[in-house]
Amino acid sequence: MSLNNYIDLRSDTLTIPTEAMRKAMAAAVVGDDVFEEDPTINRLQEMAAARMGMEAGLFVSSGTMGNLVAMLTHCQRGDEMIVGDQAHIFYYEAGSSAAVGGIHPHTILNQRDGSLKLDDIEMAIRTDDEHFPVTRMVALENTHNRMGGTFLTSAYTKEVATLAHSRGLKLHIDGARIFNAAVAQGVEVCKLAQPADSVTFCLSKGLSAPVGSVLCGTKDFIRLARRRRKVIGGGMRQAGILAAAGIVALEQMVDRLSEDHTNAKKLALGIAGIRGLSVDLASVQTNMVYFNIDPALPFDAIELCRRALAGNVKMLDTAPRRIRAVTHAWVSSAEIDMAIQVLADAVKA
Ligand code: TLP
Repeated sequence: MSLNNYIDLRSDTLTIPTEAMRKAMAAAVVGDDVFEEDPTINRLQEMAAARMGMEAGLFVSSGTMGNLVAMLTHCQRGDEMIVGDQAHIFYYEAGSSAAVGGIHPHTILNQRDGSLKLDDIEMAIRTDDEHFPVTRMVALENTHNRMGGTFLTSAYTKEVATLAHSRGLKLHIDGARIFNAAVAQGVEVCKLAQPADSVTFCLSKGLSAPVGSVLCGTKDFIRLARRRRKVIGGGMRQAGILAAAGIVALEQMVDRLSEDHTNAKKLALGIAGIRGLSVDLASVQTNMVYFNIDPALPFDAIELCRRALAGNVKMLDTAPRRIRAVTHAWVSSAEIDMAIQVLADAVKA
């Protein structure tokens, strides 16, 4: 099912709410959530926490807000957090940790699978010296967007948590697409989230809800996080209208993510077969396909995206010769075949 007559592969954020979501939104029982009296939000938060294997949840407007509230809750101004140099938190959130929280990001190299080396984390932790900021937090990302939608395992997450906790640090997971990570590995999502102190996951990406993310953690953490959310203007009122769609997302949209993963693999193989384009097939583990344009070809990523658009396929240029395509509920297997053909023609044109 295409979006406005386009095969829109720019992001899974382009998904629109399903009919079941629209019905649930219209019928939602609501109240003032700043008074904690919105039954639909309360239900979503309980469901989310249960799925993540955590005590409590907090509905926030976006993944960016969930990550920021987590950073503001774990850290004080002048504190430091260890984060991958390709992490969404570092790369795509408008510098929010520093801009709003006075939190110093200490970047270390992201590995090709999206992980951070334990040794690199260990080396980045500051000693007790008045010259240094105080290290408070480590952030992981699962799945990892800029590394290709790669997933982290529960065993790896536990290792990072053990290291962080042994040094008195908190572990936060930007789990915008943590359900993709769980479905791809065939594990319960709580196995991926539970080792951490907090996790943000998004309802408005592959799960197709129109708005919202949930930050989860202990009851004490979420009590403090509510205050931080209020500081940045995120205390919403009858937002149960939005949460209602989130409940449908959790109930109906998780298992089907495997279809998006199958489509991404098919797209990656198709692209790999086009002369002049290359894909690291090992990184195609969930719903993202990043591919590169051979430097010998006389056009760049912007031009190839422009040509594809003429064939009604939308993709995102993420570097001069690199393009991202993301599969989701509004792109069918047949449309993946069409997109491959459009790309092949666009390269030849
Ligand atoms: N990512 C968006 C863009 O910002 C790049 C996308 O299209 O992929 N964490 C991760 C890993 C994300 O990929 C995103 C969104 C977020 C957080 C932020 O979520 P929102 O957009 O809800 O603030």
